[in-house]
Amino acid sequence: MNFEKICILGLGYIGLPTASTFATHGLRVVGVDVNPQIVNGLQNGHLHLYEPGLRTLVQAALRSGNLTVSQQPQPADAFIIAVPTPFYEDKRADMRAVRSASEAIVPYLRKGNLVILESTSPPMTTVNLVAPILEKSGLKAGQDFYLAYSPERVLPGQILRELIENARIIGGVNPESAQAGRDLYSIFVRGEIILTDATTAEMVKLMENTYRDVNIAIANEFSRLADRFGVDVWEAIRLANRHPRVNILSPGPGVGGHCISVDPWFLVEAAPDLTPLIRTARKVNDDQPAFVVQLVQRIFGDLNRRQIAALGLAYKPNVDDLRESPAVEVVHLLQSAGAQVRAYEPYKTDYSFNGVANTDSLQAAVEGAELLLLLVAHDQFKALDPHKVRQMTGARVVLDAVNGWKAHEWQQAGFEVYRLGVGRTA
Ligand code: SAJ
Repeated sequence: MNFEKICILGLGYIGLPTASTFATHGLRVVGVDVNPQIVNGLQNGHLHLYEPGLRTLVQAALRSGNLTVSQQPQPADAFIIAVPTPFYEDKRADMRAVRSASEAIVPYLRKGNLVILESTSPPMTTVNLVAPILEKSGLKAGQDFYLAYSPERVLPGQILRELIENARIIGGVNPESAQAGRDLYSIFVRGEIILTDATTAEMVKLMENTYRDVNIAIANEFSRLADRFGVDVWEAIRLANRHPRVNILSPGPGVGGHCISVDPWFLVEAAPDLTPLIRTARKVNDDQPAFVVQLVQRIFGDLNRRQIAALGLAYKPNVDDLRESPAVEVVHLLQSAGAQVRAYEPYKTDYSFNGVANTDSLQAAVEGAELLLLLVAHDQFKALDPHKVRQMTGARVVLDAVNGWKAHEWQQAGFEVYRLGVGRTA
Protein backbone atom coordinates (compact mmCIF):
# COMPACT_ATOMS: atom_id res chain seq x y z
CA MET A 1 0.00 0.00 0.00
CA ASN A 2 1.20 3.53 -0.78
CA PHE A 3 0.89 6.47 1.58
CA GLU A 4 1.04 10.16 0.78
CA LYS A 5 -0.91 11.69 3.59
CA ILE A 6 -1.57 10.43 7.10
CA CYS A 7 -3.40 11.76 10.10
CA ILE A 8 -2.14 11.18 13.67
CA LEU A 9 -4.59 11.67 16.52
CA GLY A 10 -2.97 12.61 19.83
CA LEU A 11 0.18 14.74 19.95
CA GLY A 12 1.71 13.48 23.20
CA TYR A 13 4.94 11.63 23.93
CA ILE A 14 4.18 9.10 21.18
CA GLY A 15 2.02 10.91 18.63
CA LEU A 16 4.23 13.96 18.26
CA PRO A 17 7.52 12.11 17.68
CA THR A 18 5.74 9.68 15.33
CA ALA A 19 4.09 12.49 13.35
CA SER A 20 7.36 14.40 13.07
CA THR A 21 9.33 11.32 12.03
CA PHE A 22 6.87 10.44 9.26
CA ALA A 23 6.97 14.09 8.13
CA THR A 24 10.76 14.19 7.96
CA HIS A 25 10.57 10.97 5.93
CA GLY A 26 8.54 12.74 3.25
CA LEU A 27 4.91 12.02 4.17
CA ARG A 28 2.35 14.77 4.52
CA VAL A 29 1.19 14.52 8.12
CA VAL A 30 -1.72 16.15 9.90
CA GLY A 31 -1.14 16.04 13.65
CA VAL A 32 -4.42 16.29 15.53
CA ASP A 33 -4.99 17.13 19.16
CA VAL A 34 -8.20 18.10 20.94
CA ASN A 35 -6.27 20.46 23.23
CA PRO A 36 -6.21 23.92 21.56
CA GLN A 37 -3.25 25.02 23.69
CA ILE A 38 -1.13 22.17 22.34
CA VAL A 39 -2.16 22.92 18.75
CA ASN A 40 -1.65 26.70 19.08
CA GLY A 41 1.66 26.18 20.83
CA LEU A 42 2.97 23.89 18.10
CA GLN A 43 1.76 26.27 15.40
CA ASN A 44 4.00 28.86 17.04
CA GLY A 45 6.87 26.42 17.43
CA HIS A 46 6.35 25.76 21.17
CA LEU A 47 6.53 22.21 22.52
CA HIS A 48 4.44 21.18 25.51
CA LEU A 49 6.70 18.31 26.52
CA TYR A 50 10.37 17.57 26.86
CA GLU A 51 12.15 14.69 25.19
CA PRO A 52 15.79 14.82 24.13
CA GLY A 53 16.07 15.86 20.47
CA LEU A 54 12.33 16.31 19.99
CA ARG A 55 12.33 20.10 19.66
CA THR A 56 14.77 19.98 16.74
CA LEU A 57 12.83 17.17 15.05
CA VAL A 58 9.44 18.88 15.40
CA GLN A 59 10.81 22.19 14.16
CA ALA A 60 12.36 20.49 11.14
CA ALA A 61 9.06 18.72 10.40
CA LEU A 62 7.07 21.97 10.68
CA ARG A 63 9.59 23.94 8.62
CA SER A 64 9.49 21.35 5.83
CA GLY A 65 5.76 22.04 5.46
CA ASN A 66 5.06 18.30 5.70
CA LEU A 67 3.75 18.50 9.26
CA THR A 68 0.69 20.60 10.01
CA VAL A 69 -1.29 20.58 13.24
CA SER A 70 -4.99 20.91 13.73
CA GLN A 71 -7.85 20.20 16.12
CA GLN A 72 -9.73 18.30 13.41
CA PRO A 73 -8.76 15.24 11.35
CA GLN A 74 -8.68 15.44 7.56
CA PRO A 75 -9.15 12.84 4.86
CA ALA A 76 -5.94 10.77 4.63
CA ASP A 77 -4.57 7.41 3.49
CA ALA A 78 -3.94 6.28 7.07
CA PHE A 79 -5.00 7.28 10.58
CA ILE A 80 -2.96 6.53 13.68
CA ILE A 81 -4.58 6.77 17.10
CA ALA A 82 -2.01 7.65 19.77
CA VAL A 83 -4.13 9.07 22.57
CA PRO A 84 -3.72 8.40 26.30
CA THR A 85 -5.41 5.49 28.07
CA PRO A 86 -5.25 6.39 31.76
CA PHE A 87 -7.24 4.63 34.45
CA TYR A 88 -10.06 5.71 36.70
CA GLU A 89 -9.73 5.95 40.48
CA ASP A 90 -10.81 2.30 40.74
CA LYS A 91 -8.08 1.26 38.22
CA ARG A 92 -10.47 0.52 35.35
CA ALA A 93 -9.13 1.58 31.96
CA ASP A 94 -10.40 4.97 30.86
CA MET A 95 -11.01 4.43 27.14
CA ARG A 96 -12.80 7.73 26.49
CA ALA A 97 -9.97 9.21 24.43
CA VAL A 98 -9.67 6.09 22.23
CA ARG A 99 -13.42 6.09 21.77
CA SER A 100 -13.63 9.76 20.79
CA ALA A 101 -10.56 9.56 18.52
CA SER A 102 -12.18 6.61 16.72
CA GLU A 103 -15.42 8.57 16.40
CA ALA A 104 -13.53 11.58 15.06
CA ILE A 105 -12.14 9.44 12.22
CA VAL A 106 -15.54 8.10 11.08
CA PRO A 107 -16.56 11.08 8.87
CA TYR A 108 -13.20 10.96 7.05
CA LEU A 109 -12.82 7.20 6.63
CA ARG A 110 -12.68 6.05 3.00
CA LYS A 111 -12.49 2.67 1.31
CA GLY A 112 -8.91 1.40 1.26
CA ASN A 113 -7.75 3.48 4.27
CA LEU A 114 -5.64 2.06 7.08
CA VAL A 115 -6.39 2.73 10.76
CA ILE A 116 -3.84 1.87 13.43
CA LEU A 117 -4.38 1.96 17.17
CA GLU A 118 -1.15 2.58 19.10
CA SER A 119 -2.57 3.45 22.51
CA THR A 120 -1.97 0.79 25.16
CA SER A 121 -5.34 -0.89 25.57
CA PRO A 122 -7.02 -3.83 27.30
CA PRO A 123 -7.16 -7.10 25.31
CA MET A 124 -9.68 -7.07 22.44
CA THR A 125 -10.03 -3.27 22.27
CA THR A 126 -9.27 -3.19 18.54
CA VAL A 127 -11.92 -5.73 17.60
CA ASN A 128 -14.54 -4.97 20.26
CA LEU A 129 -14.29 -1.19 20.69
CA VAL A 130 -12.52 0.45 17.74
CA ALA A 131 -13.83 -1.69 14.86
CA PRO A 132 -17.55 -1.24 15.73
CA ILE A 133 -17.12 2.55 16.00
CA LEU A 134 -15.31 2.81 12.66
CA GLU A 135 -17.90 0.56 11.02
CA LYS A 136 -20.52 3.24 11.73
CA SER A 137 -19.08 4.71 8.52
CA GLY A 138 -20.80 1.87 6.65
CA LEU A 139 -17.42 0.36 5.78
CA LYS A 140 -16.35 -3.05 7.10
CA ALA A 141 -13.05 -3.52 8.99
CA GLY A 142 -10.65 -5.85 7.21
CA GLN A 143 -12.81 -5.79 4.11
CA ASP A 144 -13.29 -2.12 3.12
CA PHE A 145 -10.56 -0.62 5.27
CA TYR A 146 -7.53 -2.05 7.05
CA LEU A 147 -7.40 -2.05 10.84
CA ALA A 148 -4.45 -2.98 13.06
CA TYR A 149 -3.03 -2.60 16.54
CA SER A 150 0.62 -1.63 16.83
CA PRO A 151 1.93 -0.92 20.31
CA GLU A 152 4.52 1.75 20.88
CA ARG A 153 7.41 0.41 22.92
CA VAL A 154 9.76 3.37 23.10
CA LEU A 155 11.51 4.31 26.31
CA PRO A 156 10.96 7.91 27.43
CA GLY A 157 14.34 9.61 27.26
CA GLN A 158 15.27 7.58 24.18
CA ILE A 159 12.09 7.89 22.16
CA LEU A 160 13.55 9.23 18.92
CA ARG A 161 16.14 6.48 18.61
CA GLU A 162 13.89 3.64 19.77
CA LEU A 163 11.03 4.71 17.49
CA ILE A 164 13.25 3.90 14.54
CA GLU A 165 15.39 1.06 15.88
CA ASN A 166 13.02 -1.03 18.04
CA ALA A 167 11.31 -4.11 16.66
CA ARG A 168 7.67 -3.29 15.93
CA ILE A 169 4.72 -5.61 16.35
CA ILE A 170 1.75 -5.09 14.06
CA GLY A 171 -1.42 -7.03 14.75
CA GLY A 172 -4.09 -6.87 12.07
CA VAL A 173 -7.76 -7.75 12.29
CA ASN A 174 -6.80 -9.80 9.22
CA PRO A 175 -3.42 -10.52 7.58
CA GLU A 176 -3.98 -7.86 4.89
CA SER A 177 -4.39 -5.21 7.60
CA ALA A 178 -1.14 -6.24 9.29
CA GLN A 179 0.60 -6.10 5.90
CA ALA A 180 -0.76 -2.58 5.26
CA GLY A 181 0.65 -1.60 8.68
CA ARG A 182 4.02 -2.97 7.66
CA ASP A 183 3.92 -0.87 4.47
CA LEU A 184 3.33 2.23 6.57
CA TYR A 185 5.86 1.75 9.38
CA SER A 186 8.61 0.47 7.09
CA ILE A 187 8.84 4.08 5.89
CA PHE A 188 11.02 4.81 8.94
CA VAL A 189 11.33 1.71 11.16
CA ARG A 190 14.74 0.05 10.88
CA GLY A 191 14.04 -2.63 13.51
CA GLU A 192 12.33 -5.88 12.60
CA ILE A 193 8.61 -5.60 11.83
CA ILE A 194 6.68 -8.63 13.01
CA LEU A 195 3.10 -9.32 11.97
CA THR A 196 0.46 -10.99 14.11
CA ASP A 197 -3.22 -10.59 14.98
CA ALA A 198 -4.63 -7.57 16.81
CA THR A 199 -5.41 -9.21 20.15
CA THR A 200 -1.99 -10.87 20.36
CA ALA A 201 -0.35 -7.48 19.72
CA GLU A 202 -2.43 -5.95 22.54
CA MET A 203 -1.41 -8.76 24.90
CA VAL A 204 2.27 -8.44 23.93
CA LYS A 205 2.32 -4.81 24.96
CA LEU A 206 0.63 -5.48 28.29
CA MET A 207 2.82 -8.48 28.98
CA GLU A 208 6.03 -6.51 28.44
CA ASN A 209 5.18 -3.79 30.93
CA THR A 210 3.65 -6.22 33.41
CA TYR A 211 6.77 -8.36 33.29
CA ARG A 212 8.85 -5.30 34.14
CA ASP A 213 6.48 -4.24 36.93
CA VAL A 214 6.59 -7.67 38.58
CA ASN A 215 10.39 -7.71 38.34
CA ILE A 216 10.73 -4.25 39.90
CA ALA A 217 8.34 -5.37 42.65
CA ILE A 218 10.64 -8.21 43.62
CA ALA A 219 13.60 -5.81 43.66
CA ASN A 220 11.61 -3.51 45.96
CA GLU A 221 10.72 -6.40 48.21
CA PHE A 222 14.41 -7.38 48.34
CA SER A 223 15.21 -3.81 49.45
CA ARG A 224 12.92 -4.22 52.44
CA LEU A 225 14.42 -7.60 53.32
CA ALA A 226 17.95 -6.22 53.03
CA ASP A 227 16.99 -3.33 55.26
CA ARG A 228 15.73 -5.73 57.92
CA PHE A 229 18.71 -8.09 57.75
CA GLY A 230 21.44 -5.47 57.67
CA VAL A 231 22.40 -6.18 54.07
CA ASP A 232 23.28 -3.75 51.29
CA VAL A 233 20.71 -4.65 48.62
CA TRP A 234 22.66 -2.93 45.84
CA GLU A 235 25.71 -5.05 46.55
CA ALA A 236 23.57 -8.19 46.94
CA ILE A 237 21.87 -7.56 43.57
CA ARG A 238 25.21 -6.94 41.90
CA LEU A 239 26.44 -10.29 43.18
CA ALA A 240 23.23 -12.19 42.39
CA ASN A 241 23.35 -10.81 38.85
CA ARG A 242 26.67 -12.57 38.35
CA HIS A 243 24.55 -15.73 38.01
CA PRO A 244 24.11 -16.40 34.30
CA ARG A 245 20.33 -16.67 34.50
CA VAL A 246 19.56 -13.93 37.04
CA ASN A 247 18.97 -10.27 36.21
CA ILE A 248 17.41 -8.44 39.13
CA LEU A 249 16.27 -4.87 38.46
CA SER A 250 16.79 -1.89 40.76
CA PRO A 251 14.69 -1.03 43.78
CA GLY A 252 13.71 2.59 44.33
CA PRO A 253 10.90 4.75 45.71
CA GLY A 254 8.31 2.95 43.55
CA VAL A 255 7.14 2.63 39.97
CA GLY A 256 5.72 5.60 38.11
CA GLY A 257 5.10 6.91 34.66
CA HIS A 258 2.18 6.47 32.43
CA CYS A 259 2.93 2.91 31.36
CA ILE A 260 4.29 0.41 33.81
CA SER A 261 2.24 1.60 36.77
CA VAL A 262 -0.93 1.60 34.65
CA ASP A 263 -0.82 -1.21 32.11
CA PRO A 264 -0.84 -4.21 34.49
CA TRP A 265 -4.22 -3.02 35.76
CA PHE A 266 -5.66 -3.55 32.26
CA LEU A 267 -4.93 -7.27 32.62
CA VAL A 268 -6.25 -7.36 36.19
CA GLU A 269 -9.45 -5.64 35.06
CA ALA A 270 -9.85 -7.97 32.08
CA ALA A 271 -9.42 -11.13 34.19
CA PRO A 272 -9.36 -10.51 37.96
CA ASP A 273 -9.64 -14.23 38.69
CA LEU A 274 -6.43 -14.99 36.78
CA THR A 275 -4.11 -12.25 38.00
CA PRO A 276 -3.24 -12.51 41.73
CA LEU A 277 0.50 -12.13 41.10
CA ILE A 278 0.13 -9.08 38.86
CA ARG A 279 -2.16 -7.40 41.39
CA THR A 280 0.22 -8.11 44.28
CA ALA A 281 3.21 -6.74 42.36
CA ARG A 282 1.26 -3.54 41.76
CA LYS A 283 0.53 -3.28 45.45
CA VAL A 284 4.18 -3.85 46.41
CA ASN A 285 5.30 -1.08 44.07
CA ASP A 286 2.50 1.26 45.14
CA ASP A 287 3.50 0.75 48.79
CA GLN A 288 7.15 1.61 48.18
CA PRO A 289 6.77 5.40 48.70
CA ALA A 290 5.44 4.62 52.19
CA PHE A 291 8.55 2.51 52.81
CA VAL A 292 10.72 5.54 51.95
CA VAL A 293 8.73 7.63 54.43
CA GLN A 294 9.26 4.97 57.11
CA LEU A 295 13.00 5.31 56.55
CA VAL A 296 12.73 9.07 57.10
CA GLN A 297 10.69 8.44 60.24
CA ARG A 298 13.35 6.09 61.50
CA ILE A 299 15.90 8.91 61.21
CA PHE A 300 13.80 11.65 62.81
CA GLY A 301 11.03 9.94 64.77
CA ASP A 302 8.21 12.48 64.64
CA LEU A 303 8.23 14.34 61.32
CA ASN A 304 6.23 17.30 62.53
CA ARG A 305 7.82 20.53 61.22
CA ARG A 306 10.92 18.70 60.01
CA GLN A 307 12.46 20.51 57.05
CA ILE A 308 13.11 18.18 54.14
CA ALA A 309 14.60 18.93 50.72
CA ALA A 310 13.21 16.48 48.14
CA LEU A 311 15.54 16.21 45.18
CA GLY A 312 13.62 15.12 42.08
CA LEU A 313 9.91 14.74 41.39
CA ALA A 314 9.98 13.10 37.95
CA TYR A 315 8.94 9.47 37.65
CA LYS A 316 12.44 8.45 36.58
CA PRO A 317 15.84 9.96 35.79
CA ASN A 318 16.37 12.62 33.11
CA VAL A 319 12.74 13.09 32.05
CA ASP A 320 10.28 15.88 32.83
CA ASP A 321 7.29 13.57 33.26
CA LEU A 322 5.62 13.62 36.69
CA ARG A 323 2.71 11.31 35.91
CA GLU A 324 2.14 8.70 38.63
CA SER A 325 5.52 9.68 40.02
CA PRO A 326 6.45 7.85 43.24
CA ALA A 327 8.63 10.84 44.19
CA VAL A 328 5.54 13.06 44.25
CA GLU A 329 3.78 10.44 46.36
CA VAL A 330 6.68 10.40 48.84
CA VAL A 331 6.42 14.19 49.16
CA HIS A 332 2.66 13.98 49.79
CA LEU A 333 3.14 11.33 52.47
CA LEU A 334 5.89 13.33 54.18
CA GLN A 335 3.62 16.34 54.24
CA SER A 336 0.73 14.38 55.69
CA ALA A 337 3.12 13.29 58.44
CA GLY A 338 3.72 16.98 59.24
CA ALA A 339 7.06 17.54 57.47
CA GLN A 340 7.75 20.77 55.59
CA VAL A 341 9.05 19.84 52.17
CA ARG A 342 10.84 21.95 49.61
CA ALA A 343 11.18 20.09 46.34
CA TYR A 344 13.49 20.72 43.43
CA GLU A 345 12.74 19.15 40.06
CA PRO A 346 15.22 20.58 37.55
CA TYR A 347 13.13 19.43 34.55
CA LYS A 348 9.93 21.07 35.83
CA THR A 349 10.59 24.05 38.03
CA ASP A 350 7.19 25.60 37.29
CA TYR A 351 5.27 22.65 38.73
CA SER A 352 3.26 23.46 41.82
CA PHE A 353 1.08 21.31 43.99
CA ASN A 354 -0.73 21.50 47.24
CA GLY A 355 1.42 23.20 49.79
CA VAL A 356 4.74 22.00 48.37
CA ALA A 357 7.26 24.64 47.53
CA ASN A 358 8.74 23.39 44.27
CA THR A 359 11.79 25.60 44.05
CA ASP A 360 13.65 26.69 40.95
CA SER A 361 17.14 25.98 42.24
CA LEU A 362 18.97 23.43 44.30
CA GLN A 363 20.12 26.18 46.62
CA ALA A 364 16.56 27.26 47.38
CA ALA A 365 15.52 23.66 48.14
CA VAL A 366 18.37 22.71 50.43
CA GLU A 367 18.99 26.03 52.20
CA GLY A 368 16.94 25.55 55.36
CA ALA A 369 16.71 21.75 55.18
CA GLU A 370 17.58 19.24 57.88
CA LEU A 371 17.55 16.25 55.52
CA LEU A 372 18.37 15.92 51.82
CA LEU A 373 16.23 13.20 50.28
CA LEU A 374 17.35 12.00 46.86
CA LEU A 375 14.28 10.66 45.03
CA VAL A 376 15.34 10.66 41.36
CA ALA A 377 18.78 9.77 40.01
CA HIS A 378 18.91 12.63 37.47
CA ASP A 379 22.44 12.89 36.03
CA GLN A 380 22.83 16.37 37.47
CA PHE A 381 22.03 15.12 40.98
CA LYS A 382 24.43 12.20 40.63
CA ALA A 383 27.17 14.64 39.61
CA LEU A 384 26.71 16.87 42.68
CA ASP A 385 29.83 17.57 44.67
CA PRO A 386 28.95 16.89 48.33
CA HIS A 387 31.48 19.47 49.51
CA LYS A 388 29.72 22.17 47.48
CA VAL A 389 26.30 21.01 48.67
CA ARG A 390 27.55 21.22 52.26
CA GLN A 391 28.16 24.92 51.78
CA MET A 392 24.57 25.45 50.63
CA THR A 393 22.80 23.82 53.55
CA GLY A 394 22.80 23.25 57.27
CA ALA A 395 21.57 19.68 56.68
CA ARG A 396 24.04 17.03 57.70
CA VAL A 397 21.88 13.99 56.92
CA VAL A 398 21.08 12.52 53.50
CA LEU A 399 18.79 9.67 52.51
CA ASP A 400 19.48 8.26 49.07
CA ALA A 401 16.45 6.31 47.81
CA VAL A 402 17.87 5.56 44.36
CA ASN A 403 21.53 4.63 44.89
CA GLY A 404 22.54 7.83 43.11
CA TRP A 405 25.34 8.93 45.42
CA LYS A 406 28.56 7.29 46.56
CA ALA A 407 28.02 7.01 50.31
CA HIS A 408 31.70 7.36 51.26
CA GLU A 409 32.07 10.63 49.33
CA TRP A 410 29.14 12.17 51.17
CA GLN A 411 30.41 10.80 54.48
CA GLN A 412 33.81 12.32 53.82
CA ALA A 413 32.11 15.64 53.19
CA GLY A 414 30.54 15.42 56.65
CA PHE A 415 27.12 13.95 55.98
CA GLU A 416 25.45 11.09 57.79
CA VAL A 417 24.28 8.84 54.96
CA TYR A 418 21.23 6.58 54.85
CA ARG A 419 20.31 4.52 51.79
CA LEU A 420 17.19 2.70 50.73
CA GLY A 421 17.78 -1.05 50.91
CA VAL A 422 20.80 -0.79 53.16
CA GLY A 423 20.27 -1.98 56.73
CA ARG A 424 21.95 0.05 59.44
CA THR A 425 24.43 -2.68 60.29
CA ALA A 426 25.48 -3.12 56.64
N1 SAJ B 1 12.14 1.48 37.74
C1 SAJ B 1 12.63 0.92 38.91
N2 SAJ B 1 13.62 0.00 38.82
C2 SAJ B 1 14.15 -0.39 37.63
C3 SAJ B 1 13.64 0.16 36.44
C4 SAJ B 1 12.64 1.10 36.52
O1 SAJ B 1 12.18 1.26 40.01
O2 SAJ B 1 15.07 -1.22 37.65
C5 SAJ B 1 11.06 2.47 37.80
C6 SAJ B 1 11.41 3.81 37.16
O3 SAJ B 1 12.08 4.66 38.07
C7 SAJ B 1 10.04 4.32 36.79
C8 SAJ B 1 9.29 3.05 36.41
O4 SAJ B 1 10.01 1.99 37.01
O5 SAJ B 1 9.40 4.92 37.89
C9 SAJ B 1 9.17 2.78 34.93
O6 SAJ B 1 10.37 3.14 34.26
P1 SAJ B 1 10.99 2.32 33.04
O7 SAJ B 1 12.21 3.02 32.59
O8 SAJ B 1 11.12 0.90 33.40
O9 SAJ B 1 9.87 2.34 31.93
P2 SAJ B 1 8.97 3.48 31.27
O10 SAJ B 1 7.66 3.50 31.98
O11 SAJ B 1 9.68 4.75 31.14
O12 SAJ B 1 8.79 2.83 29.80
C10 SAJ B 1 8.23 1.54 29.71
C11 SAJ B 1 9.12 0.68 28.80
N3 SAJ B 1 8.70 -0.70 28.89
C12 SAJ B 1 9.57 -1.70 29.15
O13 SAJ B 1 10.75 -1.50 29.35
C13 SAJ B 1 9.03 -3.08 29.16
C14 SAJ B 1 9.00 1.19 27.37
O14 SAJ B 1 9.71 0.33 26.49
C15 SAJ B 1 7.53 1.27 26.96
O15 SAJ B 1 7.39 1.77 25.64
C16 SAJ B 1 6.85 2.24 27.90
O16 SAJ B 1 6.91 1.67 29.21
C17 SAJ B 1 5.41 2.40 27.47
O17 SAJ B 1 5.11 3.44 26.87
O18 SAJ B 1 4.61 1.50 27.67
